[in-house]
Amino acid sequence: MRDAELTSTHAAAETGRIAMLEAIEQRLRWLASWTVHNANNLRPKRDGLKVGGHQASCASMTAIMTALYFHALRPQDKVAVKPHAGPVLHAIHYLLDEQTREKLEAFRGLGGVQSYPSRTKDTIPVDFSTGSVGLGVAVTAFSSLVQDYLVAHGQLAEGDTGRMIALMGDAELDEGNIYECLIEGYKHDLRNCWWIVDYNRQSLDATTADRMFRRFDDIFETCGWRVVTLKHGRLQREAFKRPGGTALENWIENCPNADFAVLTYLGGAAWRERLERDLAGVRGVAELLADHDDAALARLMTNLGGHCLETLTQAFDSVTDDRPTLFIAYTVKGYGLPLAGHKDNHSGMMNTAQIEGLRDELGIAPGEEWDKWAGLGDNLAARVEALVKDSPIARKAPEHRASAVPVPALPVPEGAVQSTQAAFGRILFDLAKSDEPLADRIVTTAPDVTQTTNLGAFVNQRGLFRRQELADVFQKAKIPSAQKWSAHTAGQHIELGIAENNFFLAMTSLGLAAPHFGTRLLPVGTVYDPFIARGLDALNYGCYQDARFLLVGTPSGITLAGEGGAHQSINTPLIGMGQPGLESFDPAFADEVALLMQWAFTHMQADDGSSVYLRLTTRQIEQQPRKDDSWKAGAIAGAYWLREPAPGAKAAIAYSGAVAPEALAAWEQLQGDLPGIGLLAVTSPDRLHRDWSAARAARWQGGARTASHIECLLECLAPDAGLVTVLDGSPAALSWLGGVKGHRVSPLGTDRFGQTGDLPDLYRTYRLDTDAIIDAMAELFLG
Ligand SMILES: Cc1ncc(C[n+]2csc(CCOP(=O)(O)OP(=O)(O)O)c2C)c(N)n1
Ligand SMILES: [Mg+2]
Repeated sequence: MRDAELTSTHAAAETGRIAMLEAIEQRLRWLASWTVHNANNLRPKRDGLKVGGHQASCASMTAIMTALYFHALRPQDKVAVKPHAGPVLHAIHYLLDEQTREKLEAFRGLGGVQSYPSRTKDTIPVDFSTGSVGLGVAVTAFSSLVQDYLVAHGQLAEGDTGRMIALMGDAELDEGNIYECLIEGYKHDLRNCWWIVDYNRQSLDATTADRMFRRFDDIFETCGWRVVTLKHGRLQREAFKRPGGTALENWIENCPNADFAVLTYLGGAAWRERLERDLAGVRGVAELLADHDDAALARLMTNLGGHCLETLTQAFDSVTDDRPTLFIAYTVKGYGLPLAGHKDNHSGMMNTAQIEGLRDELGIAPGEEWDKWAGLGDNLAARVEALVKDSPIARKAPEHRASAVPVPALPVPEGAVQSTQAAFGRILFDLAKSDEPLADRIVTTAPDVTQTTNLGAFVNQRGLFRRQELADVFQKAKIPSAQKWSAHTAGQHIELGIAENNFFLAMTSLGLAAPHFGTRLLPVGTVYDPFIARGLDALNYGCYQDARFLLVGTPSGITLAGEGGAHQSINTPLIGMGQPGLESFDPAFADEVALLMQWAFTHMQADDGSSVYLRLTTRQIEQQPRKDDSWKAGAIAGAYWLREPAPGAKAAIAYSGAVAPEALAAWEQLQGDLPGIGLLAVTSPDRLHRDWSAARAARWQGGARTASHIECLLECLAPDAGLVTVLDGSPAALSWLGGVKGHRVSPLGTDRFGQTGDLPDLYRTYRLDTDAIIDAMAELFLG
């Protein structure tokens, strides 16, 4: 064949392929719309509540997702999907025969397709859960970093690396965590990361500010990203070449977002009227308009880059290197639906007449709404089906089951007087010096608090991770410093800036290394305990998708003394109790820390495990002699008797964490008045409460009612015994103990902001000292 013939054959094949992709786009737009419609209007309703779903947000990105999933995506790539485009993702897997009609019909119902893609609750492959906007975008950057970490550590072949891709709404660009992540990404020489913006210039409430136009390019380019803007589709680009076309292009360029949305909603006649007015007398415009009937004019004016499969596939194909790339794909929210452009379309839904109109327009017969290929005609349907089944995404392997890393016994650091934070650092240091396989899989990280949280010794031993070597300039200059700060590819500490959102997202990505990349990493991250709150949504995000990490909040409480109220954590014990997917502990002694870390490394790897949170302190306290190991099982379960009560004892003190010395002293002083009084070490209010709730639930879940651990512990006290509970944190974390057996309780703890002071002053002022405990006990008995 001659060149010209070859070119035209290729062009015809390309046109055929685009036509098939267009057919897929229509199917996705239809199925997503129908899934939402069915759940809201056809499925029987029992509660009078709106089911919800986002037809306009889905239609906004069906073309983007078609081009991505059925053209650009490779099996090793991973995608975070804009939460409210979840139904499109499910429609894709429905076409791939990986999702059932039943699940689609049960959209937003119990056991059905989740509102927003969920790794743990959906049955299709979901690479990243999404829901809280912004977090699902930024997490892709950290997963890219984790991928690089694994390559550098010889755990992943460069050839097996994928792109970490976020499909995002434009309103997500308002989330601060996006910019925190951009900065961190730049520092770490981020690569293999694509963010694709569905740039419909609408958020939930309204159209978005025009002034931001182009600013995003500047911001991303400054941070080392390539920005590819897909403003116009092929129809528009062709029209711009005609006489009058440049004027039209400029008009679109300068059209305010809100005006564009209004005209889109109103349709062809309104476009015509406006353009005739604004471009009156411009040569060629009248002819250009005359060549389009109203429907064609509406099609032309909304033919933005993000709806043109040719433009999208070419743009994705054009990026062949690993530089991080932002695609800004201009779109219309509600594209191809009667909701298109309306500012209230975020939660808007097509009514019955409208969805039936769409169905007819797409050639789908009534009753064939769930048919995968309805309305395509046999010939096209067969070819489209073949394209779908043949796409690389159809060959995506199931997620990995990484093998377990053996966990050795962790020796207890020596020393009669120790803090839990120092013990934690020492245990990691000993591991770092060992040749235990576990030590090689630990990755530490911290939001700029590595040294003050005792991670330093581990880092000195194992080094910082960087893809490019980084010398410790101070060390080279022979300036004495306790901390080595040099980086290399084998390093095991990921240095992060202060932003706690980044810290939790990094922990999330590290904690998903096993299912994502087949190698289990054991992330250990430290953060000042009060600043957990700063990254709380990102922490919740990590837990929600079952990422596994060890979080260490330290130092904590008013025990931090001199640092004052802004740095003293109060409610973190309640965060630990309230956060699903996170087992939290407030240990007091070094041997408890060793035991719980050992347990944590195992629990983080268990099928039914979770992440773990240790709340630690810098307060040095006298360690307890142990006569045997009998305390250990209780410490893991959440509590054990540090001083066993006499049977039928009238009183007990229950304490958590740093206030152990005060509790012990009070216990000793109360011996005379309350013989047989017990002293309960509560290592985990969280696990105790969870176990208590589960035991009660077993009764109505058909299981046998067995006593919970805390019931067994409190069993031996007299029914009318009094309990004083005490911790350096919200008293509510322990006051519930009174409800277990109906004991009277006097809860001590902090429920006001802290302040500066030394420990005796602060413990006295906030009523955590020995006298306060004795007074609280007296109050129970003397009334
Ligand atoms: C952190 C957070 N805040 C608020 C919401 C509620 N919400 C869901 S989508 C949305 C706006 C989405 O706009 P955009 O990202 O532009 O998506 P579009 O639907 O326009 O594609 C909001 C405010 C949320 N999901 N997460
Ligand atoms: Mg938007």
